[in-house]
Amino acid sequence: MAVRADLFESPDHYQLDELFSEEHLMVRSAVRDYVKKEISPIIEDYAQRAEFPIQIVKQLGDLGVFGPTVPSAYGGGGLDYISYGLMMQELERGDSGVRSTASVQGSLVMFPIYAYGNEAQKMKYLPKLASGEWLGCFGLTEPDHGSNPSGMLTNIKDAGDHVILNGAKMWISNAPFADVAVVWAKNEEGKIVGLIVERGMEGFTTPTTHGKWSLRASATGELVFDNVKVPKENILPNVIGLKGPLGCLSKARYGIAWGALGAAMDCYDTALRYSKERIQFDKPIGAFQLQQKKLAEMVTEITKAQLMVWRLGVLMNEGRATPAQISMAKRNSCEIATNIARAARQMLGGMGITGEYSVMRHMMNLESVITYEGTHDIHLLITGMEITGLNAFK
Ligand code: TGC
Ligand code: FAD
Repeated sequence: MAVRADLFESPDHYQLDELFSEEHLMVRSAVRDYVKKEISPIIEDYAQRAEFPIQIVKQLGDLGVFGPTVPSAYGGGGLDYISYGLMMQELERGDSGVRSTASVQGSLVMFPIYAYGNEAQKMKYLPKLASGEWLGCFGLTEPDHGSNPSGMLTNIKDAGDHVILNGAKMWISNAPFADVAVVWAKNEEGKIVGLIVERGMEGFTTPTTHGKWSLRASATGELVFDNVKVPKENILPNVIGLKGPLGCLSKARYGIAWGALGAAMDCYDTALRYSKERIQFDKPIGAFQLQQKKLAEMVTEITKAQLMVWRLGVLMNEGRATPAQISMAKRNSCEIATNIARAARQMLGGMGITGEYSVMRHMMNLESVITYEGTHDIHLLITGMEITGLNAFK
């Protein structure tokens, strides 16, 4: 299939590049170059075939996007949260599924092992995950417990030097290819604990989820545990309760706030370029007021979101960002990206529905991005709870 050359340039309407350090700009440029060279030429084809380009796992490890904020002693990048955000922006500019792979590996698998694991667990898993030698996944959602993970049924029972794990997780990114899974389950007291489950443990299977119209280049699957014997040394010792998985989600949602903005930028850039090239009624369509309105609104929303995620990154670096601030940014970026992708697709007319351009793929991907890591409604209610002090969930 013919795919357009990737000529992407990021919009910078408010001279925001001045807010970034030289290191930030180098990180952004390295990831952008990688996406142009290795992702853009292949991703549409993988998405059309609903196939995960497994070779990117090692490439992403070499690029350093797995666990960029984890200390280098464990194979991480030792970078700050702005660098992490820019990496996610550039990856999702290419495809949300590629960013998903990195979000899950870094924020949902490496982070819990780093933050809640013991030294032996960190040394065993983190370097191999950082390099892309191993791929990880994160099992929280269950068939009957999505927005409300505290109701989970997956459970462990004590059996001496190991526990017996039973239950099922669904909608799990990376599951079909994962070497390890960070799984959240209830112990016999009904308290949520985290375990590291390895592929090959008897009774552990990862069936693939088929038929998705979104994130088609990302592998999604189930985690099924049928009396799996998990050694006690695989239990994460330093956290108990829902705050364990939610703490990981804070890191990943932060990455999505930047990532979805990357998808929005790509749609805007594509629509802007197209509006100058496509002639109708003897004029470029960009000369018509209706199309200019769409473009002007897109760049305004992108600029507002850029300011929001940059400020959030500064608060993350200072250890001051609250879960509600992260929710607001995740929600805002997903909303503006979804709207921009839809408007850009219309601006491309019939060409907008083809894989020759990236916009329809982004538009469909963003339906997952606005749903996972907490739905649009859930993030609104988290903000509502923060500002009113009243809990709409209970
Ligand atoms: P609640 O009683 O509010 O909280 C339980 C405990 O957790 C603490 N907490 C947090 N801690 C760290 N970070 C956060 N963001 C936190 N939010 C809450 C809280 O302080 C409390 O601590 P403690 O010490 O008192 O026990 O819990 P709740 O049961 O009422 O639920 C609240 C709710 C609905 C907001 C939460 O459950 C939620 O966020 N639901 C959405 C579920 C979700 O986001 N699932 C994501 C699954 S993973 C995924 O989608 C990966 S996609 C990856 C990809 O491909 O990119
Ligand atoms: P539900 O919780 O059933 O929600 C259905 C609708 O009800 C939504 O509109 C929701 O907003 C609304 N709703 C629910 N509760 C309320 C309320 N209190 N007030 C108002 N409205 C409400 N999970 C993982 O654990 N790991 C992963 O790697 C992972 N990857 C994913 C990849 C993809 C492609 C997708 C689509 C999902 C993934 N998920 C993953 C699961 C994802 O986090 C859940 O789909 C999401 O949290 C929503 O849960 P649900 O689908 O069960 O929807």
